Amino acid sequence: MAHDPKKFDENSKNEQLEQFRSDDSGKDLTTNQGLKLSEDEFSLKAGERGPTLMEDFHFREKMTHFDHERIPERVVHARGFAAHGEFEAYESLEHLTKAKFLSKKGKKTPVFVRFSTVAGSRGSAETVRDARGFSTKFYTEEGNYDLVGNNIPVFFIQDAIKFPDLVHAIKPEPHNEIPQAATAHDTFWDFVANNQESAHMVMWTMSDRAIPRSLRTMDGFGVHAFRFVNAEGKSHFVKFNWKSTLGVHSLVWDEAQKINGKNPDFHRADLHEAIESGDYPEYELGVQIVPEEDEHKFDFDLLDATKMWPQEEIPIHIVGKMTLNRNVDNVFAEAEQVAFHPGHVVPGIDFSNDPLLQGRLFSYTDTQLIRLGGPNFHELPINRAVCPFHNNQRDGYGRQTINKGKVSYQKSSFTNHTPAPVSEADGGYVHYQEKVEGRKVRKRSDSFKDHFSQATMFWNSMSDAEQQHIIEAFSFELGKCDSIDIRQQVVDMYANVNLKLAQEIADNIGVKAPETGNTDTSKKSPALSQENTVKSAKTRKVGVIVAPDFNGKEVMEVLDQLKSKGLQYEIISEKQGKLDAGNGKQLKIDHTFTTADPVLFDAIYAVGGPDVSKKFARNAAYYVTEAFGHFKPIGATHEGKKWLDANGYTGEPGVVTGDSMKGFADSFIDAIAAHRHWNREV
Ligand code: HDE
Repeated sequence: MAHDPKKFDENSKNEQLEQFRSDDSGKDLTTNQGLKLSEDEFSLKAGERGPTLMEDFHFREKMTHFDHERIPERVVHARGFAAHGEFEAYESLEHLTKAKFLSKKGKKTPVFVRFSTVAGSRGSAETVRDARGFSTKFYTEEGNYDLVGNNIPVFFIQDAIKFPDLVHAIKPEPHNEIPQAATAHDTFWDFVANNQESAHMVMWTMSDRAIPRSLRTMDGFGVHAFRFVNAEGKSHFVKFNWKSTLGVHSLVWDEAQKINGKNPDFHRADLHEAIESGDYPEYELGVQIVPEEDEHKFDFDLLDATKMWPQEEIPIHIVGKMTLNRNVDNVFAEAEQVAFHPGHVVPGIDFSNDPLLQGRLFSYTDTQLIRLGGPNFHELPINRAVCPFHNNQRDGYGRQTINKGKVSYQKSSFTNHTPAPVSEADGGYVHYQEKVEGRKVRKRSDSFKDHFSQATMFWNSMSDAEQQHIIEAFSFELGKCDSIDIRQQVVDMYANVNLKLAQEIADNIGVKAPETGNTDTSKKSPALSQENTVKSAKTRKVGVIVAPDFNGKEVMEVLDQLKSKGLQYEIISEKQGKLDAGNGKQLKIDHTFTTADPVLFDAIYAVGGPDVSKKFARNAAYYVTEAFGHFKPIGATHEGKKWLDANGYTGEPGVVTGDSMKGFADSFIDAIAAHRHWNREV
């Protein structure tokens, strides 16, 4: 499948990558120079027990390559995972933007998406409390467009010059490199207390949004105001939103921490498995549009990245859908070597003067130079544009292109002044001609000074359970700070967001409760609550506990129902192997009690069997108790009901029992769609 650069469709990137793929299995072993080798287990020695010889080029090549296998990890977002897919436009946005990938209903563009945590290093666990990176590379016919976003719509700081300080404060403390991938330590909260513009983003990171159930159940945001520019040169401000079609769903904190031990790869495994089994993750693209003339109509500054655009005020218009439908072949070559940059734009998309965005426009290329070892990273297969690219840039480490001819400068009569710039009408990128004037100052606009109103709006918009989780998250994080002074400063700061919030945290962490706060907004954005998200049981994973001689006929009926409604299940028992499921069928046991854990499932279905040992019963009771404590749906039929009764769980919200298999399956699936049952006494 050779890539034809003149042809463009959703397969263009895959076809281009094909020429770089290599399948080594079944082939002769050679050196990198192509020399066939006769031996690969013994180095060349002077005598069987003698020293290894310098002339052993095979040993030297193999070892040298190995010695140089690692590249620097990303300074932030080091831990990431990625997948390929396609974006389909639902309609033409030509009235707003020239961008061709948005120009026609039904138009498809190949994409590559990398999800990441922010703070942890490359080997860190995945269900930590953190923002998630959500970066999309659109391989368009006009060049690569990168939408480098997060799963939280605002950011900690307003000006890029503070980014190194923020990251130094979040990362493990330098004197002992503790803690890994966590903000629960002095330096982060010291930064927060001394940089109160972080108040809003910290509300999000203390909320359930920062512990997603899956990379498939979170939204994405471009964060900054960008510009759309149409063919007439008219500009609109735009914010980009990705909306998961499965809704936004989270873990609970105790569960998240346990998963980090039981399966530190939980999120990547979930994404990989979903794609392998055809449950393709989907995210709709939504845009919020503000005409230039309305720039100053809001009670926040559009250029301030610590502010979101409440969708009740500025509606989200859904314009397309991204489907992730192909796993990477090689994580290093694709997920690790991919280089995103908010400055990779196409005609019709431009920047705003958001000072955070302006700084990012410098940082991303700069960081690739060290991470990917020089200026030719655009030639790496995953980064290559699918459209042709030509200029007079030459040489550098790892250069692959063989540029022909003697001319590598403009202007030259030898090449008739080519490669030559093209007019705007022919697709040449022209920056939006915004009029700017002002004095050179190191200052921030007064319109950026309200740090608390939207943090309060976020708090006001949460359900009771979500508010409780925020209080618990603050109490955990601040409770881990050694400095009582820092704890007090943060609590005093959050009295400006909500007095009850600050007082309850204070009470939990042993500092003085503030008596007055400074909150005067009752504004809400109901869309911010996860209670109002899409609820679906599709792709949820149920852990099914069965014992020998279980009622195979009836239970298989339930399992078939789960499958037919798009759920997944895995079978857990004392030993691996197979169990007789009646009617001549056998049920494969996927896990023992120890190779799985209740935290790895969305719901538990307890079936049991007529004759289980005490140990079996204790293990099953542990599964049920953990699931109950994490507010998960629990279903029980047959002997499995015993483990509910024994714990007093029968009849509690989200706990489903039944004798008719059909009725049971329906109610259990409904309980699973609700995700969690907060109104449970735990
Ligand atoms: Fe980044 N950020 N960032 N960032 N960021 C990087 O680039 C930076 C910011 C985001 O999967 C780095 O290639 C500065 C906001 C994602 O490869 C680096 C500032 C948002 C990723 C960098 C920000 C992001 C990065 C590190 C403040 C959400 C992972 C490695 C002005 C809109 C991309 C790299 C991937 C990565 C700089 C703030 C998202 C150092 C200076 C706001 C998703 O260039």
